[in-house]
Amino acid sequence: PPTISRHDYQPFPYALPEVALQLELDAARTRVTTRMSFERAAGELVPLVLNGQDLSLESVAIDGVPLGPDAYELHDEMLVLHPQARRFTVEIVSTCCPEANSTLMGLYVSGRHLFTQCEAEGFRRITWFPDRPDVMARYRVTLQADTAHYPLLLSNGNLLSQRDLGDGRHEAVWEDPHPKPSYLFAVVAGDFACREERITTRSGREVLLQVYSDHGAENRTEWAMDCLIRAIRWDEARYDLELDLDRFMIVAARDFNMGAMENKGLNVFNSAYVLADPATATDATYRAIEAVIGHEYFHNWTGNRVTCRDWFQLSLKEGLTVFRDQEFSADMLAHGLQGAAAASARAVKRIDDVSALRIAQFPEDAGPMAHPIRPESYQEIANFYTATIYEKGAEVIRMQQTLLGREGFREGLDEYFRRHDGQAVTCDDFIAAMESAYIRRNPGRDLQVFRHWYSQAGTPRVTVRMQHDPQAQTCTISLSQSNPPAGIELLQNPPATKPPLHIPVAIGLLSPTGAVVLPQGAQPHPLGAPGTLLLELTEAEQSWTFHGVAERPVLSLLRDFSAPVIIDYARPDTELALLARHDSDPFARWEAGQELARGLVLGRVQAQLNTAADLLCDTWAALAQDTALSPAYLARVLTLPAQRELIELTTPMEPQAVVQVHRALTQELGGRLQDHWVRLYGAMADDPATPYSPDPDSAGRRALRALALTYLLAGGHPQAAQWAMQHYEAATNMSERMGALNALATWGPEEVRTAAYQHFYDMWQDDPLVIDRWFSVQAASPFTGVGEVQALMLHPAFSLRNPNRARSVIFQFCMNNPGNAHSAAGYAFWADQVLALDALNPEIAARLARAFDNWARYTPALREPAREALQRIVQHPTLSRNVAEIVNKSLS
Ligand code: DPP
Ligand code: ZN
Repeated sequence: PPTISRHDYQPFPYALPEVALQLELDAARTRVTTRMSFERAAGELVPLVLNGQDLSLESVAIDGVPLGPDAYELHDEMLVLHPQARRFTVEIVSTCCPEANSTLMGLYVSGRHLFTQCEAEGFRRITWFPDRPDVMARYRVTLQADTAHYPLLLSNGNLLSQRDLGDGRHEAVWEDPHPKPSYLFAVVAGDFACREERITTRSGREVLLQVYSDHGAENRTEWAMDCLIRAIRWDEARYDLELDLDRFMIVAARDFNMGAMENKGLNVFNSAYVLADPATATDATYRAIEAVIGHEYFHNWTGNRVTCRDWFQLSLKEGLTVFRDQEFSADMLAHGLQGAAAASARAVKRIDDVSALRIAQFPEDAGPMAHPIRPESYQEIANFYTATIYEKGAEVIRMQQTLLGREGFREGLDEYFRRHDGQAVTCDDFIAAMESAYIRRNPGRDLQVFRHWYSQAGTPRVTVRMQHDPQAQTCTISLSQSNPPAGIELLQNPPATKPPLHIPVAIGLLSPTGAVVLPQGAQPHPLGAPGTLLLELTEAEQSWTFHGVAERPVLSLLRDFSAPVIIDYARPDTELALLARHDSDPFARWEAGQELARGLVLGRVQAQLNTAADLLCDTWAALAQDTALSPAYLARVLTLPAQRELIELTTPMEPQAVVQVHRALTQELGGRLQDHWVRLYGAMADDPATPYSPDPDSAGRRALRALALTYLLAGGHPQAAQWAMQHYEAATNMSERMGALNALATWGPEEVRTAAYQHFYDMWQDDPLVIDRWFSVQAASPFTGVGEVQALMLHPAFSLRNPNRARSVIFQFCMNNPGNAHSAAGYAFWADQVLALDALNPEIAARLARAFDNWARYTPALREPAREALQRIVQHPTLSRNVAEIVNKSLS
């Protein structure tokens, strides 16, 4: 497949102010009439190239004159016209087949409804069009369909009219007043239940909010509506950004490739991120819904009002919008709290986000798909909806806030909207707006060095050295950075040169007893925990000397994870234990405990030493009794780093050994800290008289209780299996129920495990989202090998066509069951499933194709079977562009 390069960008030669679409909706064959008014302001008349995919062309006319077949060129995915005037109207009639569309891009069928998904390049599956984000047009959309089957016809913007067509069909006309790129177009047709609210925005406009779901699910959309209203209020309060529509709709779809889609005024959501009630959704689901509803809503400004010039700029909207949703979630967790309690509540969100970054993005940045947050090239843009674009992109935005301060960041964002509202722009435009605010606050400095974050792949490493002079009472901290070529940079000739980055490193100094030490004259950073100093590393190596530091300090490093880097700092474990107990920064405090555990696991895996866990046990025991810690925070503190995170840190990668050591250490902690687990298990029990609420305190208590149960099972407490079954049976909400089921799936005796699975299925068999949980928990269980996962796929409830279901079984096994997936049989299973999925849904197949990206670093016994599996995929005669790009990069 051809490679598309960022440097080849050319503006589209024609403006397209107006589009009128008419869709005669039908699941078997939908006819689309597209009328586009093109204009060329200056320059010669050049061919007009339109994109199209899987369409049948019926007719083309220019200014009302039908074109004969020799007046245009019809290619596989391109239609070329030869205009003869500066202004002209093109009218195209074509058809597409929603029912046969298993890609879930373009117009497709889900359940009994019709949905569209156009980002990134799905609109070309609906009609011939300049399907690129820098072509922004006003849309008028006429929808016609069978009235009984599709009583509701939705599109972007405002409903202009509705009428009965008299032949059993009806029509709705929508107009979107905001010019938009085609990727934000949406149509939904079907029969839905609707929850409505009217609210008044800050400037006093009344807006209608609607959440549509399948009939019967309307009692599960209350939380989604609540999240939407909170998101609207938050964006008004924090960024002065107001909803610019009279009507904002969310529709839940069962079959959806992604989490959700921010189509202007008509968001389409994976039902997993809309539907929640206490009986079917966990605390984590409630929070995930809040994050995704917020995310899509925030796109209305960061993405829709200001959009991307081309797809290389994807992080312009995604990194920024993930940062916004992270801040929204953190503010919701900290709501009503002050000071250290608020900081600790926000840290819980930060911990979860950083853990996710380390599990998904760090490995990506260390593998064959490594790319800068603004990629230089791609073959298939759908492959670049990555953890790097999203999560590392959000970190790069967060660093800008750290460097500018909250107010400065706000000034920069205001400037961005002042300059670019209504435009399709680049990451350079964003940083230029931020820089204007930075320069105002820091005369003589700029963000030139910072810009390299947009062009470099790889996770930088920052090496720390510290010297203390007791006589002079000085402490000198030296930081050096390195970021060797990664991924695609390795293939460049000449090799990529990578200048230093601008890295904000937030640190703190602790006395040997754990007290805050503030050096003479040092200015603490306003965004940080007490005593936080911000070191701005902009060169390969720099030093800072602090005065008035009498005793050798203990360094608290990378507070609040101030940059997406790896810190190298050799120090005794006793320092980590001290930080874990005393650091005033709750993120760094958690991190110190994790570092202690990482060292222990890696020492046991790599040196095959049975290093004693005494210090970890003592530290955890102290923390488990610290009543100042919130249950949610404590649950994170007492959790070992994830197996996936640890596997990535071994050289060569030793998945089996990590799983074994991780399990053995969990058992050891379960046994040695048994009294603490028993106490926490009892103390964290829900009061059965209190109705369920997903608030952070209740959710934290449930998380900590489930964790205690897991350790009790792992540690072999004689009553643990019985408690787990009671916990499962007595559960009054899905969070408790899943807490017990997960513990059983990971550690439970076989009879108890299987009894619980059976009971769960009998109870929830008619609820697809809950059955996804049932599949997931089994697919990720260490007791589920290749044979068992294949048996799960034979279950009548399994389907490869529904992405949630495919994810709940195949992805869970390949990605979250390392002890079983990392084997010759596991890789062979994976290759089979990549190929099977590729025939249906290339986007989903390409995601699965990335499960073993970093195979070249595996231990030799696993490297060969992984390569064989990859080669089998690559040699398949009909690979999609999506999968081909992934596997070719993986093998290169
Ligand atoms: N729907 C996806 C998201 O919101 C792509 N824009 O991130
Ligand atoms: Zn997004």
